[in-house]
Amino acid sequence: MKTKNAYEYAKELYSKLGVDVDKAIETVEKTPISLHCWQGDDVHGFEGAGELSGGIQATGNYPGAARTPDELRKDIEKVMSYLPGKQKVNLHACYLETNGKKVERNEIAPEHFASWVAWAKEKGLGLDFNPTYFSHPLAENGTLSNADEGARKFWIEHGIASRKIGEYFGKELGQTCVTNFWIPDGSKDINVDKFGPRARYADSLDKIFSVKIDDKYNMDAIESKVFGIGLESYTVGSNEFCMGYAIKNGKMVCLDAGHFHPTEVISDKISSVFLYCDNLLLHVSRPVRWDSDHVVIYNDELQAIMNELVRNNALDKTFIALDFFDASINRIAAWTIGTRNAQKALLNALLEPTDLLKKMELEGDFTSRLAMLEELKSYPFAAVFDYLCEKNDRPVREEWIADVKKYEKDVLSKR
Ligand code: RNT
Ligand code: ZN
Repeated sequence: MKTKNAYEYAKELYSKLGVDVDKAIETVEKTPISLHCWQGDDVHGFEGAGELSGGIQATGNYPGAARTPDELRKDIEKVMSYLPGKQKVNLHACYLETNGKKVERNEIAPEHFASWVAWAKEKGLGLDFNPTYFSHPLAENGTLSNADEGARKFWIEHGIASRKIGEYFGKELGQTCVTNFWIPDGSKDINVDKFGPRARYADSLDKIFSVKIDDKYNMDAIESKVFGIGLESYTVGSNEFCMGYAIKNGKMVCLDAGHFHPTEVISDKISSVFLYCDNLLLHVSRPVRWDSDHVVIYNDELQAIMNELVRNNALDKTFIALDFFDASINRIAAWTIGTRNAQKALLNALLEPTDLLKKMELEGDFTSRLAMLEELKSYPFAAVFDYLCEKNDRPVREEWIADVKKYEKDVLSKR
């Protein structure tokens, strides 16, 4: 093995600190990361939708976006060929397949996702799901908080239909599907009645969740947000709304790294969530000045998120999903960069001698704690990651870039 010497040296160093390196590797291998299908086509989907709405935006026009479900699946397969460990695939309702037939959002059904399921079965993947509450004419004045009862009913039906698709995924694939509710509802300017829309949103969720589905097959999450483009002054599904609803109703919150004020971080929220919730969904993303959904890079916050999951013993209770959509670079590369970074940060977190650090902290030895945390930053975790990639028969370090370039030349550039 080409990575062996460096790996053995790294293992020796970590072992001296009492870290079980093999166990860390094994944990990364079995921790699924849910790949968001929407990085492949700039959140476009297959409904023949026009412009992306809901206050989110994919900027850039790099060639090669997937135009069909088959292209998207091929692209995801390409990405997975560069990733060690386990993946799930995260679908949005607007990625349905209808053979050209117009199917309204409140009429979507398992049959429209049968090809995704057949593919997931073949690849041994789990699937996650998201109702699509944007890029639709009926979403213009809000969705689940809409004051118009007809529109609200339509979106409630969409939510119920989505959870049934989640249940179908869970049953067919033997892995729990997480169905995540995010609605863009809010307003550009100051809302006089901030209570009414939130009360309607809560009531809509109650109606959607009143349809009982076994947790074994499908679990639900609600994702909060601070603002969206054109929706700057008021967001119905704020953090307080979602936390309150989730705790009261035994649902999961979804913490998206881009959905808070610029200096507010989700890593600090994880320990509080687990005091009151059994499970957590993460949307690992990267905000740059706003909720820009940049490709996830290996930065302090990514590391802090993974450290929190490991330090709180929360990996088994957390669903890790990614959420970014960069249309300005090769999309396969974007997915690969972000996912490999999430896995690297997870591995590094697992290689931390947490008990040793906690002991220093409890004893009040903050000098040693800071010194050790800083020394650990230059420990050779990358050698362990290289080894993990090679062990999984996946490219080591930048080896994958040349292959992406070839795929771009042979496949993407012809689209
Ligand atoms: C939007 C939310 C949401 C979406 C996806 C496409 O701000 O982050 O999760 O990105 O549903
Ligand atoms: Zn998100």
